[in-house]
Amino acid sequence: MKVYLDNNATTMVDTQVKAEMDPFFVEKYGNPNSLHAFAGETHPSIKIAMEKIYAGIHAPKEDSVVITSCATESNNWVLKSIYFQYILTGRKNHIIVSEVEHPSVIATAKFIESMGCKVTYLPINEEGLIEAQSVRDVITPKTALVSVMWANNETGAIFPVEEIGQICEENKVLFHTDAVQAIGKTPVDVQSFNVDYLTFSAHKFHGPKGVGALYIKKGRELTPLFHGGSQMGGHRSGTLNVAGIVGMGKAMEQAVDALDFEMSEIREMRDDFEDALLEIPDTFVVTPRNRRTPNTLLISFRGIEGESMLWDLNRAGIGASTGSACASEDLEANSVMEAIGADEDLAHTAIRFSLSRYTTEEELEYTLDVVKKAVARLREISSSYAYAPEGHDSGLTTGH
Ligand code: C6P
Repeated sequence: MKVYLDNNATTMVDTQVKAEMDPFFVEKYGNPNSLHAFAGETHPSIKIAMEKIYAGIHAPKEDSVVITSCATESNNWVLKSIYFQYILTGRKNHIIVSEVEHPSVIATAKFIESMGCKVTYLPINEEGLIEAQSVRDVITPKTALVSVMWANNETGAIFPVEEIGQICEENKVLFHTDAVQAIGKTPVDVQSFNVDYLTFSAHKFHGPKGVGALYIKKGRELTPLFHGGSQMGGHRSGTLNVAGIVGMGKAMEQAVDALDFEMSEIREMRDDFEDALLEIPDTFVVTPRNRRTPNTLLISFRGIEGESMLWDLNRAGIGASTGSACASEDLEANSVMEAIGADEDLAHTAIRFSLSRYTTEEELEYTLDVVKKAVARLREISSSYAYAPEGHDSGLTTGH
């Protein structure tokens, strides 16, 4: 059996999405910005796809959604542009990001910090959550931007973006949220709260890789990262990725249609799976499940190195991860587990299971069986588990 439980890293392209993209490689390949009939074959499809993308996040026509190559680009763009517009010019000197943002935010924040910007890294609490109050505590008249993700990619923790948006509005500070892990998992409506910039990426919701987007509220200009032609209203130059945009449009439409299913059926499947895993002794989940996206479970099995567990899972045909795919080669402890102050051993034991609307009960039953066997085998040979004091206190909750 092959089981894919790493949907926070990327998802399978939906077959209907692929079917909609297919004509735009060989049959219809005109550059949509050209003036001939070949362009006429692609242009209308871009327009339809963009309408679906706008509708998916409830963006009004007067706001902008700019297609990028990925969420990493969108996140880089916001922070670097804020640096150019506000920090370099001396109008402001400070930004706020959470300490568990995706590396595309953290590394960019560190980069602009090295160029003279003050950066505050907001802590998470012991449940892996951000408290909105912590933004109020550190925001100053010199703060140019707050960037806090909507949902964390490792734990699925949903952060209080509405309250943070409100605090930003009161303080006249720009607010960006990385909503990569929120689309298709929780309702996203940019008109329902104060948000200036919002990032997302098609391959996290059954669209193609290589297509991301940045929502920009009307009047919030950004200095382009890519200067060149006038594509995307001059916001982002480069020939449009026609098939990618068409694919993202279809994937967005489907993600919105499947939202109820994700929030009920997938949540229930995840919860049952989690309950069964938590019956294994010395097993911990940090973030309460009602504060998480419906598909995500980050779970720690004391005494078992995450990489060893992954090895056993992989041999059994199961794909999961120890956290972010982009940090999985460095064998470092899970960054969220470290941020909540889990002890060094426990921070190395986290495994992320992330479901999708294609995950089945049979797949989860099979995975449960494999995990139980792996835990038994690996704890037998684990020196850290053998010497752990009985009833040791991890300081962590079990996520119920
Ligand atoms: N997270 C994960 O395993 P790209 O690939 O650039 O479209 O997306 C980057 C990105 C940005 N923000 C968040 C919250 C993300 O989860 C990701 C991708 C993957 O968690 C790969 S590191």
